Parts: sequence; C-alpha cells; structure tokens
Amino acid sequence: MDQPHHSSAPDWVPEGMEDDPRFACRLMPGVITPPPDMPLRKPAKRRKLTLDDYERGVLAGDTAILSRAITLVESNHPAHEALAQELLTRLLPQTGRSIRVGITGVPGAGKSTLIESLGCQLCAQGHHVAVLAVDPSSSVTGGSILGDKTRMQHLVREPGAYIRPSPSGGSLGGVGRKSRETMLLCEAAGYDIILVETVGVGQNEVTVRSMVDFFLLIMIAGAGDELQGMKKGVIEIADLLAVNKADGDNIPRAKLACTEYSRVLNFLQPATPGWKTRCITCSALIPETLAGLWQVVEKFAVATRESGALEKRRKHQSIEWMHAMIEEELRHRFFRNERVRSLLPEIEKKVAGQTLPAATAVRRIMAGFAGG
Ligand SMILES: Nc1nc2c(ncn2[C@@H]2O[C@H](COP(=O)(O)OP(=O)(O)OP(=O)(O)O)[C@@H](O)[C@H]2O)c(=O)[nH]1
Ligand SMILES: [Mg+2]
Repeated sequence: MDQPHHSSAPDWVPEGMEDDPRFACRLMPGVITPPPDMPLRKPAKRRKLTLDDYERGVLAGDTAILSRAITLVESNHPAHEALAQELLTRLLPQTGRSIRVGITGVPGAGKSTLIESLGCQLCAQGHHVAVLAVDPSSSVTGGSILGDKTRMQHLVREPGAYIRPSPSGGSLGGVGRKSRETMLLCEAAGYDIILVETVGVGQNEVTVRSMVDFFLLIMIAGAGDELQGMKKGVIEIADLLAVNKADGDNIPRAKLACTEYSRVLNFLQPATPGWKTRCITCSALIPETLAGLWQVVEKFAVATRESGALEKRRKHQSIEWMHAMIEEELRHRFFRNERVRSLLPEIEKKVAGQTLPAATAVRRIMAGFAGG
C-alpha cells in the first residue's frame, strides 16, 4: 500500500473529486493510526478574503471562492453577516439572469436522479447549472446530503455544474433566507440555470415556491394521494406536474396517473397567471423525456418574460421576502424583550385561568413591549 496510514475516501466520492471546491464539505481520507514519530503540524490556515476578493472571485466564476462566499452567507456570526450583506449589495446588479426552477416531490420520487440527468444534458448544451437543496431535515439526519452526492456522480464532474447541499441552520425561515442568498451568489457567478431541490413534505415547498420562477412537482404513479402526502395545495402552486418513472412496465400506470392529474388540474387556478399547468410523464432514466420536460420550462420562461409575469413575480417575491424577514426580526425582538419576558408568565396564568381576555392580555404585553 502506498499510504498505509490513511484510509481511502468513501466510495461515494467520485475518484479524483475528493478536493473539488464544488463540494461544501471537503472529504479527507481519515487517519487510522498515526505513526508514533509523525510530527504534529498545525492545520494550514486559509487566507482571509477581503470583500474585494469575494466580489472578484464570485464574478469570475471561481467556484472555490463562490463556495466560501456561500459559507459566509450561511454563517450566523454577526461579523460574517455584515460582510455577506455588503457582498450581496455589490453583487445584486449582476443577479437575476437565470431561470430559477424549484423541484419538489415526495422522498424517492426521483428528484435527485432527474436533476443529475437533466443537469448533465443542460451542461452539454453549454449551460451553467447550479443545484441547490432546501431540506431543513437534512441538518438533522445528514441523509440527503450524502444521498445527493451518490446520485449526482456524473453531474459533479461537469465543469459547468455547481452542487451545493442544504444549509444547516435549524428553522425553515433561516434555511429559506440562506438558500435565496445562495441562489443570488450563483447567479452572480454566471450560472444561468438554478435548480432547487426540496423534499415534498411540510412547509418546504412554499418556501421554495417563493424563491423560484418555475415550480416542478414530481409525482409517481401507484401511490395514493395520501401516500404521496400530496395536498391539493401543492398541486396548486406547481407550474408543471411530471409523473416520473414512466419506464418499462410502469409506463401504463404512469400514463393513467397523468390523465387523472390532468383532470384535477382542469379544476384548479393556475399557479402563474396566463400559464396553463399541465401534467406530463417522464423518466429520469430516459434522457429524451427530460428534454421534453425542459422544453416546457423554456416555453414558460419565454411566455412569462414576454407577458411581464416573470418580472412581476420576482418583484413580488423580493418584497414578500423582505416582509417575512421583518416579521422574523420583530418576533425575535419581541420575545427577547426584558419587559415582555417579565410580564408574560403572569399574564399567561391569567389567560389560562379565564380571568383575563386574550385580547386584553395582548394589549398589555404590547404596551410593555412598546415601553420596554
Ligand atoms: N425506474 C426508475 N427509477 C427511478 C427513476 N428516477 C429515480 N429512480 C430510482 O428511485 C430511487 C429514488 O430516487 P432519488 O432520485 O433518490 O429520489 P429523490 O426524490 O431525490 O429522493 P429524496 O432525495 O430522498 O427525497 C432511486 O433508487 C432511483 O434510482 C426513474 O425515472 N425510473
Ligand atoms: Mg434527493
């Protein structure tokens, strides 16, 4: 063995990609037993980047610097936050020149496989594709981060592709904000297609819908509606439904499901004014079907650009996003307010004991907050 003291990198890391800057986490071979005479070396410290370094690097499409800029944006450290905001302010004029596509569906629907195959196709056509994941649960399980790397082995090798797993960061609000800012950084770095994958459970879809132009819902045939956890609400926010895994024996079932969904769609308001949400079948394993899927996205981009719906949606999203952040900030300040914290337990007791109406309680606490 050449390196008797080191284990090899895990086998889901494509060979030669261990140090690829497009990975958020660097994968190092683990040390099994260091030789007793091995000198202890301090880990090399990375050079601190200035605001200019970040700006130049991102605009030049330097993926190592882009990754560091994203890490900066994801950081909760106040000094990092300030620097990140300055960077975003500088880069903002260079953003917005991409088509932003959200992709959701129940676990196992085939989102990652589809993104991998579609992403490779788009790169082959000369596009620059950034793949982001929004999955608050992954910060707990770590599962989907590993999963996506196994399933995107080809895409990570594409020079035109950049893959960034979900930011860890607890609350969905936090994750949503970081993902949005990450998306802007990728646009400034020259990525003209942004694919945002999210697991179709809970609140995630709404967060992703609020940051993308086009929302794709991946379905699978055979799973009942409850089984897929698909509420009507999710279908209502989609611009395209795709029944995936339409291959082999599964084709007839996929087609049948597609017909049923198409019928449901006839009764729903479209998610985007002037755009008819349709249902198609596809297979992540059959590239031609994905080419067909992408044609729909391109048609959408042209139609909404021409009608002005795209610009309107983006403006609305930016304002909505600001309002969401104001609400978050207010809530944060409210519950950390000394006066509120001292008043709250007593007032809660009174409300619980039916001696104080809830609305009066609110007024008293708000008065405390305003004066405190
Ligand atoms: N036959 C067939 N299998 C597929 C297709 N797409 C994905 N699969 C398989 O379905 C399984 C799940 O695929 P993923 O791409 O990981 O699904 P996902 O939606 O990303 O799953 P999560 O990230 O866990 O939410 C894998 O075993 C894939 O190989 C397809 O079009 N046809
Ligand atoms: Mg996945």
